[in-house]
Amino acid sequence: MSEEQVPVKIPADLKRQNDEVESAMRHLSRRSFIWAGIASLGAYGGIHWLASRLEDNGTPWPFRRVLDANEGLAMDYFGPMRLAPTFSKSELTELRQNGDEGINDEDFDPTQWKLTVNNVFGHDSPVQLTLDDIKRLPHTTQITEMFCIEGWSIKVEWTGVRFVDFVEKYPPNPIRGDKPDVRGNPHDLPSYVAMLTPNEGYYVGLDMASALHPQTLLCFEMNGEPLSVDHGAPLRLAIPVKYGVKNIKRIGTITYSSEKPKDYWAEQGYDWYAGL
Ligand SMILES: Nc1nc2c(c(=O)[nH]1)N[C@H]1C(S)=C(S)[C@@H](COP(=O)(O)O)O[C@H]1N2
Ligand SMILES: [Mo]
Repeated sequence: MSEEQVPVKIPADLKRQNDEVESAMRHLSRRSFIWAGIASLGAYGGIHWLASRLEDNGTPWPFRRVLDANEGLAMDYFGPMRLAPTFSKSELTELRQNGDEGINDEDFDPTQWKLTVNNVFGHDSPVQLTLDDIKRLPHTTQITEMFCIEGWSIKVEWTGVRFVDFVEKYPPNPIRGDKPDVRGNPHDLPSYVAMLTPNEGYYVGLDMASALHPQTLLCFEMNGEPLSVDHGAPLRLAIPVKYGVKNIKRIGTITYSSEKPKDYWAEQGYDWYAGL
């Protein structure tokens, strides 16, 4: 009995995607080819993502993705695929207050508040900033949805400054190279950002890619009003690519870090990334 060759049928769509990837890869340097290879193995990468990214942009940096072996997660910097939906004013929902960890001390005086920033490039000691220092950066307003892990969500108009603009103004010491280039070479920055309340009773860890996301804001207003104490006056985070838990209220300290920072809810068993 002769063995019959059964032709393997490759679906036309997959074949087209493969061709796209192959032709795009021919244009890559060896180094970025390796990164592209790693990226294509990433859990949420996928061949189509890779093909479209290659077409969007011939430069190798988008492929220098940070892979976390433990969590099996892949992240990219400034990825246009990850924009959270935005809404119109008519879709705003009523504010809701939730969680007062780290902000329930009665003697807190927002007028005396200062933000401490650790590991800033060119500074041997922590940088202290006032709210006015932060308000001097360009302002952004956006209506996005905040999802609490308890199962509810609210659509809020946030006003503040983009965290990426803050990082450009107060950049971290780079882990490679002699000066930081936040938008040009984000992979040369430390991989994480830690944020803590002034009394350190609540704290979040963020991956740098999510921190630098264009919709991640340091906020001083919700729905056009200055933040109330309950909502984190004078400065809180709005990070719509993450669950509510990461939207820390009353930020007291920001630390750039190469090590994964501790995280209040991750310590209670929730996913450290808490991404949406
Ligand atoms: N300092 C601090 N920030 C916090 C919390 C908290 O307990 N303490 N709770 C988080 C959670 S679980 C949610 S859902 C949002 C709620 O924000 P809101 O009270 O402005 O609606 O804040 C987050 N930020
Ligand atoms: Mo929450």
